[in-house]
Amino acid sequence: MKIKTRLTIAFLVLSFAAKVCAAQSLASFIATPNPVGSAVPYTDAQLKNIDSDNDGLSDYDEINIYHTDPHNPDSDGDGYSDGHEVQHGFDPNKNGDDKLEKSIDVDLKTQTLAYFFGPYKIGQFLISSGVPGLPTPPGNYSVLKKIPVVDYKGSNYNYPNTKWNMMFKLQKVGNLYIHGAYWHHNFGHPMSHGCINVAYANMEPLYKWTDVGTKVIIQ
Ligand SMILES: [Ca+2]
Ligand SMILES: [Ca+2]
Ligand SMILES: [Ca+2]
Repeated sequence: MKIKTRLTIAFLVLSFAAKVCAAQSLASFIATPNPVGSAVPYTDAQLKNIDSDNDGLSDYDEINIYHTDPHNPDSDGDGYSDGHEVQHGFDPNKNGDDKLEKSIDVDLKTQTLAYFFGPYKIGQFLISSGVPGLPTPPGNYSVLKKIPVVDYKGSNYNYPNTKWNMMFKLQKVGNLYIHGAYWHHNFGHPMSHGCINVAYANMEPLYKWTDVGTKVIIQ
């Protein structure tokens, strides 16, 4: 009995020590300054705030958008940092002077919008285009004007103070925009009078990223 009791105590002490060690190693993992390659998965939000190689592109953007090396500030070895190249519209993976072009693609069938910087997809989300009686016309357009706030008003609707509006088609009545929409959450289904409705959370970054002249392809 005595030996058994001693063994039990020894077992309890050892298992407690193991738990302390496990907690310590977990803490040291969490404190790891460089997350890429770490055993602890980081959230997208965390990766967006980390720039391991200090080249001006977050680890998230390097891994998920540009497919550059998050540990090498100059992935293509041309003497310009990855962030500098993206900021000035050059391809961070190609040693050359070709400029990347911004474009916005709207797919009416799937009710999605995707936007690209050259071959790199920056974002994608659901939209709401025009309802069957007032469909959004397919075509190749460009952003003609960016207007921070617009009041949309018609015979049977009134949406004042609508944020983040990008005009892409002039019409005799009711110009067409890609714009934020705060009055419904039914994205993925046609809802509008011809414009492209976008949730505010998606529209703000798209609006800030887009330039006047950015191509808009609706099909
Ligand atoms: Ca980086
Ligand atoms: Ca890099
Ligand atoms: Ca480079």
